[in-house]
Amino acid sequence: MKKPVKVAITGAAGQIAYSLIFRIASGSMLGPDQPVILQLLEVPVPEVLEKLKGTVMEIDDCAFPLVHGVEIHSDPMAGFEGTDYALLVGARPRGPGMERKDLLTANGGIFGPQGKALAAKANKDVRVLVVGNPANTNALIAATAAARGGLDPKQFHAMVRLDHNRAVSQLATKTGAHNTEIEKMIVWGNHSSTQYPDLSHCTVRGKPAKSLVDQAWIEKEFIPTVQQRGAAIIKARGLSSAASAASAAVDHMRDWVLGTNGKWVSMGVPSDGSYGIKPGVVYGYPCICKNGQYEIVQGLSIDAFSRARMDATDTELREERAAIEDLLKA
Ligand code: NAX
Repeated sequence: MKKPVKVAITGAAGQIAYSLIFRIASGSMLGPDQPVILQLLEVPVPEVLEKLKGTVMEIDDCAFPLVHGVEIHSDPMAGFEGTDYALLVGARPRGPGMERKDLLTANGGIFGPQGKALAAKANKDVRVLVVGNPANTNALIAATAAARGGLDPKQFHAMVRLDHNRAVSQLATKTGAHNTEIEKMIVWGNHSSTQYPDLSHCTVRGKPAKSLVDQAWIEKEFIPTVQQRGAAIIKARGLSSAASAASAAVDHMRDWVLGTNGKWVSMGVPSDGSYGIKPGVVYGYPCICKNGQYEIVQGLSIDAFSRARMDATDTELREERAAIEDLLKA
């Protein structure tokens, strides 16, 4: 039996975590032979911590073979002690009348200290996935704070995998293929309505996707449906995506840690100049993972249609960055 690893989850009493925790505990994320110690973090509010105790009672009641400990924390300095994998799900939601800048700043107050605590307390090889919105900029804030404590910004990713999975599913339905027959899907940029799901390099059963669907469908249905899927779920369910978000987080971390066997997945990673996206934002790119490391897929041709959309989502990320620039220096 392998040595247990520590997995921290913030927002542990929230709805995504209610699905995520049980998937991790059952071995879906790190494999059926990897024991885990769960570090569950929440805000120091008695009712919230009480609710989290209920979730822990249910974890106990599952008698999971892989679970070797469950901790509850409300201080990141204690909660990230020895953490190997962190899923930062808890975030400040947009309140009534709250401007975008206020939302970004409020989240900076959460993700800056969490980045600092991860650098101070977590395993030096920790891998961090930011799910809480605005995920890309929250990841930038956490990575910047953690870099001052010695971690590499490449250890911090933002989740665009839900968008990637939604895009795969839409294309599979349209072409009558199975999800597993879709390859080389890309979601570029921000996890927001400016994201760009790109079929330019995508294949369906080995054939170019663009030979199977027409441009009008791509522009009028595929791209808007994927971009607006979160809002459509809220309209139908009365609540935002939770189980699908948890499933995407499991997919992202599993692929990062265990590898993608040459397959492409979309990951929000620090921009490094690839495809003309200057350093300074966390941007959705096509990635391949091997031996616990990711690499941005290089050498893809970018046509004018894609260029315009990739730049538009980059512009939005630079605007988000400008709104919290002072927090990056703090
Ligand atoms: P919930 O409101 O159900 O739960 C969030 C939990 O986070 C709450 O229990 C809250 O007390 C906790 N929290 C807040 N600040 C915290 C802190 N500093 N430390 C620890 N816990 C803290 O939201 P849920 O539906 O679970 O969604 C969580 C986040 O995921 C939201 O920001 C949401 O917008 C985001 N999403 C991101 C997605 C993505 O693809 N990147 C998709 C799904 C989701 O919309």
